[in-house]
Amino acid sequence: MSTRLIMVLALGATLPALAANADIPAIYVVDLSLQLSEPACLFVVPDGSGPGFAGATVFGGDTVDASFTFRLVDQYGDPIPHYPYEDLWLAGSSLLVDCFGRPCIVADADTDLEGRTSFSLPVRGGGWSTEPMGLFVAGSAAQDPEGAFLEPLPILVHGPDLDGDRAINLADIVLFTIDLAEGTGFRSDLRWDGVINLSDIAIFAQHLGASCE
Ligand SMILES: [Ca+2]
Repeated sequence: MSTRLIMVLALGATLPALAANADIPAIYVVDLSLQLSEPACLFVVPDGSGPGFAGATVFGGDTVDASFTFRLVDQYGDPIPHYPYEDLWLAGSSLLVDCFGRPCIVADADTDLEGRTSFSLPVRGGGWSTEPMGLFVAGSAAQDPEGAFLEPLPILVHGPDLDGDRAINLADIVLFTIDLAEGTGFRSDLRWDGVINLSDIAIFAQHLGASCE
Protein backbone atom coordinates (compact mmCIF):
# COMPACT_ATOMS: atom_id res chain seq x y z
CA MET A 1 0.00 0.00 0.00
CA SER A 2 1.40 3.37 -0.95
CA THR A 3 2.15 5.96 1.69
CA ARG A 4 -0.33 8.29 -0.05
CA LEU A 5 -3.16 5.75 0.19
CA ILE A 6 -2.44 5.15 3.88
CA MET A 7 -2.63 8.91 4.49
CA VAL A 8 -5.99 9.17 2.69
CA LEU A 9 -7.39 6.23 4.68
CA ALA A 10 -6.12 7.72 7.96
CA LEU A 11 -7.69 11.10 7.15
CA GLY A 12 -10.99 9.42 6.28
CA ALA A 13 -11.00 7.69 9.66
CA THR A 14 -10.20 10.78 11.73
CA LEU A 15 -12.22 13.51 10.01
CA PRO A 16 -15.70 12.44 11.21
CA ALA A 17 -14.38 12.21 14.78
CA LEU A 18 -12.94 15.71 14.53
CA ALA A 19 -16.24 17.07 13.20
CA ALA A 20 -18.16 15.53 16.13
CA ASN A 21 -15.74 17.01 18.65
CA ALA A 22 -16.12 20.45 17.07
CA ASP A 23 -19.83 20.53 18.01
CA ILE A 24 -20.29 22.77 21.03
CA PRO A 25 -22.47 20.87 23.51
CA ALA A 26 -25.69 22.60 24.53
CA ILE A 27 -26.02 23.56 28.20
CA TYR A 28 -29.43 23.64 29.83
CA VAL A 29 -30.55 24.45 33.37
CA VAL A 30 -32.94 22.03 35.12
CA ASP A 31 -34.22 21.41 38.67
CA LEU A 32 -33.90 25.05 39.79
CA SER A 33 -34.99 24.86 43.44
CA LEU A 34 -35.71 28.54 44.18
CA GLN A 35 -39.26 29.10 45.47
CA LEU A 36 -39.91 32.63 46.68
CA SER A 37 -43.44 33.97 47.04
CA GLU A 38 -42.14 37.56 47.17
CA PRO A 39 -38.84 39.28 46.31
CA ALA A 40 -35.92 38.64 48.66
CA CYS A 41 -33.07 41.06 49.30
CA LEU A 42 -29.53 39.77 49.72
CA PHE A 43 -27.22 41.72 52.04
CA VAL A 44 -23.64 41.93 50.74
CA VAL A 45 -20.53 43.28 52.47
CA PRO A 46 -17.03 43.52 50.92
CA ASP A 47 -15.46 41.47 53.73
CA GLY A 48 -17.95 38.66 53.24
CA SER A 49 -19.57 39.17 56.66
CA GLY A 50 -23.08 39.21 55.16
CA PRO A 51 -25.43 36.33 55.99
CA GLY A 52 -25.48 34.64 52.59
CA PHE A 53 -28.56 33.65 50.62
CA ALA A 54 -30.13 31.79 53.57
CA GLY A 55 -30.22 35.10 55.48
CA ALA A 56 -31.93 37.21 52.82
CA THR A 57 -34.87 39.36 53.87
CA VAL A 58 -38.30 40.11 52.48
CA PHE A 59 -39.76 43.61 52.56
CA GLY A 60 -40.43 44.41 56.22
CA GLY A 61 -37.22 42.82 57.40
CA ASP A 62 -38.18 39.17 58.01
CA THR A 63 -35.55 36.59 57.06
CA VAL A 64 -36.15 34.29 54.11
CA ASP A 65 -34.00 31.48 52.71
CA ALA A 66 -33.13 32.53 49.13
CA SER A 67 -30.44 29.88 48.64
CA PHE A 68 -31.05 27.52 45.73
CA THR A 69 -29.58 24.75 43.64
CA PHE A 70 -29.90 23.74 40.00
CA ARG A 71 -28.35 21.26 37.57
CA LEU A 72 -26.68 21.63 34.18
CA VAL A 73 -27.50 19.04 31.53
CA ASP A 74 -26.56 18.66 27.87
CA GLN A 75 -28.86 18.12 24.89
CA TYR A 76 -29.19 14.43 25.80
CA GLY A 77 -30.24 15.24 29.38
CA ASP A 78 -26.91 13.99 30.74
CA PRO A 79 -25.39 15.92 33.68
CA ILE A 80 -22.51 18.30 33.00
CA PRO A 81 -20.05 17.79 35.88
CA HIS A 82 -17.07 19.97 36.83
CA TYR A 83 -18.54 23.05 35.13
CA PRO A 84 -16.56 26.06 36.43
CA TYR A 85 -18.34 28.18 39.04
CA GLU A 86 -16.84 31.38 37.54
CA ASP A 87 -19.01 30.86 34.45
CA LEU A 88 -22.27 30.58 36.42
CA TRP A 89 -23.49 34.07 37.34
CA LEU A 90 -26.38 35.95 38.81
CA ALA A 91 -26.51 39.45 37.37
CA GLY A 92 -28.96 42.31 37.74
CA SER A 93 -28.05 45.97 37.91
CA SER A 94 -24.57 46.90 36.76
CA LEU A 95 -24.11 48.75 40.09
CA LEU A 96 -23.52 45.38 41.72
CA VAL A 97 -19.85 44.39 41.97
CA ASP A 98 -17.93 41.60 43.67
CA CYS A 99 -14.45 41.74 45.16
CA PHE A 100 -12.91 40.69 41.83
CA GLY A 101 -14.61 43.58 40.02
CA ARG A 102 -17.19 41.35 38.36
CA PRO A 103 -20.69 42.89 38.01
CA CYS A 104 -22.27 39.66 39.20
CA ILE A 105 -22.42 36.94 41.85
CA VAL A 106 -20.81 33.62 40.95
CA ALA A 107 -21.94 30.14 42.03
CA ASP A 108 -20.64 28.47 45.20
CA ALA A 109 -18.61 25.76 43.44
CA ASP A 110 -18.09 23.85 40.20
CA THR A 111 -20.95 21.49 39.33
CA ASP A 112 -20.79 18.06 40.96
CA LEU A 113 -21.10 14.67 39.25
CA GLU A 114 -24.87 15.19 38.90
CA GLY A 115 -24.26 18.59 37.30
CA ARG A 116 -25.55 20.34 40.42
CA THR A 117 -24.32 23.52 42.08
CA SER A 118 -25.76 26.19 44.35
CA PHE A 119 -25.95 29.85 45.27
CA SER A 120 -25.87 30.07 49.06
CA LEU A 121 -22.59 31.52 50.37
CA PRO A 122 -22.10 35.08 51.64
CA VAL A 123 -21.11 37.40 48.79
CA ARG A 124 -17.92 39.44 49.06
CA GLY A 125 -18.90 42.60 47.25
CA GLY A 126 -20.76 45.86 47.18
CA GLY A 127 -23.18 48.04 45.28
CA TRP A 128 -26.82 47.16 44.86
CA SER A 129 -29.42 45.84 42.44
CA THR A 130 -33.10 46.74 42.47
CA GLU A 131 -33.85 44.40 39.59
CA PRO A 132 -34.56 40.68 39.71
CA MET A 133 -31.40 38.88 38.67
CA GLY A 134 -30.90 36.66 35.68
CA LEU A 135 -28.95 33.39 35.78
CA PHE A 136 -26.19 33.31 33.16
CA VAL A 137 -24.15 30.38 31.86
CA ALA A 138 -20.87 31.40 30.25
CA GLY A 139 -22.25 34.87 29.55
CA SER A 140 -25.54 33.72 28.00
CA ALA A 141 -28.96 33.85 29.65
CA ALA A 142 -29.80 30.42 31.06
CA GLN A 143 -32.21 28.26 29.07
CA ASP A 144 -34.34 25.23 29.92
CA PRO A 145 -34.18 22.06 27.75
CA GLU A 146 -36.99 23.43 25.54
CA GLY A 147 -34.75 26.40 24.75
CA ALA A 148 -36.87 28.89 26.72
CA PHE A 149 -35.03 31.53 28.74
CA LEU A 150 -35.48 31.26 32.50
CA GLU A 151 -37.52 33.92 34.28
CA PRO A 152 -35.38 36.41 36.24
CA LEU A 153 -35.02 35.37 39.88
CA PRO A 154 -36.72 37.73 42.39
CA ILE A 155 -33.51 38.37 44.33
CA LEU A 156 -32.40 41.97 44.93
CA VAL A 157 -29.11 43.07 46.45
CA HIS A 158 -27.94 45.84 48.74
CA GLY A 159 -25.38 46.51 51.45
CA PRO A 160 -23.39 49.23 53.18
CA ASP A 161 -20.94 49.71 50.28
CA LEU A 162 -23.33 52.15 48.62
CA ASP A 163 -21.04 53.33 45.82
CA GLY A 164 -19.71 49.86 45.02
CA ASP A 165 -16.04 50.74 45.27
CA ARG A 166 -15.53 47.69 47.49
CA ALA A 167 -14.83 49.60 50.69
CA ILE A 168 -17.16 51.23 53.21
CA ASN A 169 -15.68 54.63 53.84
CA LEU A 170 -16.30 58.38 53.80
CA ALA A 171 -17.83 58.32 50.31
CA ASP A 172 -20.47 55.88 51.56
CA ILE A 173 -21.15 57.97 54.66
CA VAL A 174 -21.89 60.93 52.39
CA LEU A 175 -24.36 58.90 50.29
CA PHE A 176 -25.95 57.34 53.37
CA THR A 177 -26.41 60.78 54.95
CA ILE A 178 -28.13 62.07 51.80
CA ASP A 179 -30.49 59.07 51.78
CA LEU A 180 -31.12 59.42 55.52
CA ALA A 181 -32.17 63.05 55.02
CA GLU A 182 -34.56 61.90 52.25
CA GLY A 183 -35.87 59.17 54.53
CA THR A 184 -36.40 56.70 51.70
CA GLY A 185 -34.41 54.97 48.99
CA PHE A 186 -33.61 51.35 48.37
CA ARG A 187 -29.80 51.40 48.54
CA SER A 188 -29.59 52.75 52.12
CA ASP A 189 -32.70 50.99 53.40
CA LEU A 190 -30.49 48.29 54.89
CA ARG A 191 -33.24 46.97 57.13
CA TRP A 192 -35.57 46.76 54.17
CA ASP A 193 -38.84 48.27 55.40
CA GLY A 194 -39.39 51.36 53.24
CA VAL A 195 -37.94 53.97 55.59
CA ILE A 196 -34.37 54.94 56.41
CA ASN A 197 -34.05 55.45 60.14
CA LEU A 198 -32.15 54.37 63.27
CA SER A 199 -32.28 50.67 62.42
CA ASP A 200 -30.48 51.36 59.11
CA ILE A 201 -27.89 53.60 60.79
CA ALA A 202 -27.07 50.76 63.20
CA ILE A 203 -26.51 48.28 60.35
CA PHE A 204 -24.47 50.78 58.30
CA ALA A 205 -22.28 51.72 61.28
CA GLN A 206 -21.63 48.08 62.10
CA HIS A 207 -19.83 47.59 58.77
CA LEU A 208 -18.02 50.91 58.50
CA GLY A 209 -14.41 50.29 57.49
CA ALA A 210 -15.05 46.87 55.92
CA SER A 211 -13.38 46.28 52.56
CA CYS A 212 -12.34 43.56 50.13
CA GLU A 213 -8.76 43.67 51.43
CA1 LIG B 1 -17.81 52.41 49.16
